[in-house]
Amino acid sequence: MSAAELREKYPRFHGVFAYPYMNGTLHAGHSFTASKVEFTAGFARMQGKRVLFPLGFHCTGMPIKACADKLTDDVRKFGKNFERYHEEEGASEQAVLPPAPTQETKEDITKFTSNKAKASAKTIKLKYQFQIMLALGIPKAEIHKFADANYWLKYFPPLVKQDMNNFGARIDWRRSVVTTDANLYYDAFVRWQMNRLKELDKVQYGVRYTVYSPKDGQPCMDHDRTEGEGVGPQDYTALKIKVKEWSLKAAEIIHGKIPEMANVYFVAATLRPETMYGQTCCFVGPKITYGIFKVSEGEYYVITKRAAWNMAFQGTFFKSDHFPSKIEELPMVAELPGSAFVGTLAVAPLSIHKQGVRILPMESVVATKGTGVVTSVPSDSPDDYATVTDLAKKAEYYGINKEWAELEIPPIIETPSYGNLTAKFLVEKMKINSPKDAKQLAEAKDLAYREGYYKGTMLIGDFKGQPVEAAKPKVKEALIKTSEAFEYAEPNGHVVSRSGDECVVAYIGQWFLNYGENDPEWRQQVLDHMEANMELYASETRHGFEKNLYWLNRWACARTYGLGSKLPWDPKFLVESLSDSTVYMAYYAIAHLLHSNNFGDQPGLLDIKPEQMIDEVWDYVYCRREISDELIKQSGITKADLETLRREFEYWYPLDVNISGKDLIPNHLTFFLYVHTALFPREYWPRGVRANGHLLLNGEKMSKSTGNFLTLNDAVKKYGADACRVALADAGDGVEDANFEESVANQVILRLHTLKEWCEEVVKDSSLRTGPSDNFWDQLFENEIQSLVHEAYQHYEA
Ligand code: ANZ
Repeated sequence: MSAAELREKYPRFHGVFAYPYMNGTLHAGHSFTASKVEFTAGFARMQGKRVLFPLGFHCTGMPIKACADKLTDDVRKFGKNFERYHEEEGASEQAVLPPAPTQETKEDITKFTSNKAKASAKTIKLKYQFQIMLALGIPKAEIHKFADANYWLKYFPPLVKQDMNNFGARIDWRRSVVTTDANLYYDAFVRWQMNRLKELDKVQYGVRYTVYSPKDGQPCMDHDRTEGEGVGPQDYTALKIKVKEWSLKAAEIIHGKIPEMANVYFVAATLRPETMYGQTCCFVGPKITYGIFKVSEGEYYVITKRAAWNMAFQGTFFKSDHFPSKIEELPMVAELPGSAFVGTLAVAPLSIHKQGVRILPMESVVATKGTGVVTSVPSDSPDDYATVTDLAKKAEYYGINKEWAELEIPPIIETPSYGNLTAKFLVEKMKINSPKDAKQLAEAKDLAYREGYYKGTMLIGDFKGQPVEAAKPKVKEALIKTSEAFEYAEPNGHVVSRSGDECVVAYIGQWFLNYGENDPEWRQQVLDHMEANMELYASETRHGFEKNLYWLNRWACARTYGLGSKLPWDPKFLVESLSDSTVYMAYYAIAHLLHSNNFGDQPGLLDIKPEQMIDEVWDYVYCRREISDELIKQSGITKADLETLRREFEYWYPLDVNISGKDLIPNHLTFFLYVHTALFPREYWPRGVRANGHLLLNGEKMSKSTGNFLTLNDAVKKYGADACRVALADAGDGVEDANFEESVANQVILRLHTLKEWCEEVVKDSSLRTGPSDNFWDQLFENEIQSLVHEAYQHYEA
């Protein structure tokens, strides 16, 4: 019988929810997602289907390892039982804190701040990892064991299993697995995927700008962050403005620190290289501290330390195989306040003012953006126009020569709406009187930039007459070619890694999955499949996918720090956590045949060893690819066993539904579709995705820091499984936020209790009814019940 015939004869349902990350137990949010599979699975069973509802345990990535490493430090510092620790201010061991954080909340247990009692909620920042573990309810004497990352993998899965069982979930635990090379079968499965994706050219190597953690020594993607989700690199043109004559103050401070013959540059970060012809001065923040950094014997840069730290990972000061680990390694030769530079004369590339422009003060320079050095183009930048006007007006107050701020402002760009001095036009039209009018200036800046970019024409320079849109990259390229500028990038916002490190942007070689616009055929294939063959339950989910498929690009898929499976062809890298979990649903189908416990150290039904699972075996099982006798021999697996594996898979695949929080649409769920279409024959591509809204608790956001938080274990203990199930079923079905109401759970207990009592009483009372049950009232009752069943059925189906 073919697999299709078998499915016809014995209909089946296969549903999963995104496997949880094992740095804690499950909270009500997980339970909500799980309940969707649970109820669908229950309904499928009642329809007479065979049901597969498995659950694995995700352990790949940084967080577990980062916490374990912190504990190692704590043990070293305070002893195995932390006996050398003496309470410090602001950190209390006694604090009663809520339970473990988990993947879906994206909170970090290294940032655990809370007190359970809502009324007395006060923020206690726990400083050490061992304190956080205590707060999770782990006995002090046990905590040191968590310094071994593998211990987490042993500790949390059984708790999760127990919680789910207490909740009454119909999970087939024979299919469970922990990810990473802690289970060598799963490890072989990940290697197979990566090898095949590479052969298909879906995995590539390239050098690019990536948000990066210097401390971890590797890229820091969304899931590795505690702050700055969605923040990417922002590219600037870094313009080198060469010092011609120092201000007196600066000359004094740097005397003897820089060789006479060396060139020093103020490096300004700009998004508008095409306007450089119109530079009339260059701004520094008078109160900002700048460093002078040595690039080579003859070249020094004036920038903020923060910018230098970013440049350190972009080839300016160090080679990519020698990245620094501490900011002290930066080659800084002097440190000065911005005010000291005021009056310095410097030569700005392309500027019409060939004799040089002055360094002038600007209060609104942001210390944490760009290099802290801002070149001034008053023709096209409203901020700059407002500032030079103000400087000229109050030259004395600022301690500058008036004429420094009064250099001619040449027209650079012609625009249809604002003429050829856009900034002057807008500042005057909007009646902006001072550089402090931040809100209006921001508005003017936006208008100026858009008008210039989309409608502007160059009035000057080599690209005179060309649209700005076309000229911009050409001017940039020309400046870089003549070494008057270089590319610079930094995170487009504040990013903190899970290890607590402030991230930078690095220019590094890395392995990436070639999602998105660089492989348009692949993307189209996913889109077509989604539109034509998938049940997505809500139009928001469809739009979410469409938007993301359009937007998502290459994804760095390898790391050096954390837990995981090694990249087969470059074993210094580990497969990143969202990239080793794209097709694991296919693994569940055969997991019990391979092994009988999470770690795969006990054989499964077929007595196959992990090393026998060579790539061609996975191909045979999953991809309808045949396997030669020679390879069968090499694997040592019998033909009959191979067929068993394949049949099991072909019965359960394709997956009916993958359910998760909507926050996974932009990553996990999209990757899940991409990789399925790349690796599997079309008939095994997924059939459904359901995305949930976030679960509120009693109408408010769940949060450990306010105490409005519930674990699955807490909920089941408090209300019992049945009441929890009803309250979750009642919480909501759509993509909008759902709500778990404890009052509903409470009411349900009461109602279930009353119902049970009533049933028992009625059954006990033999006087209520006698004789055959086919009179009119019986039929009426039967009919009523049937129509309720019918109605319920329709709701389940919907
Ligand atoms: C020259 C120029 C000409 C600029 C022009 C703008 C308009 P956003 O879009 O906000 O990133 N800038 C750079 N670093 C700065 C800092 N630390 N504090 C304040 N301003 C800073 O803005 C980028 C622009 O803001 C940069 O482009 C720079 O001014 C300024 F017609 O350079 B521009």
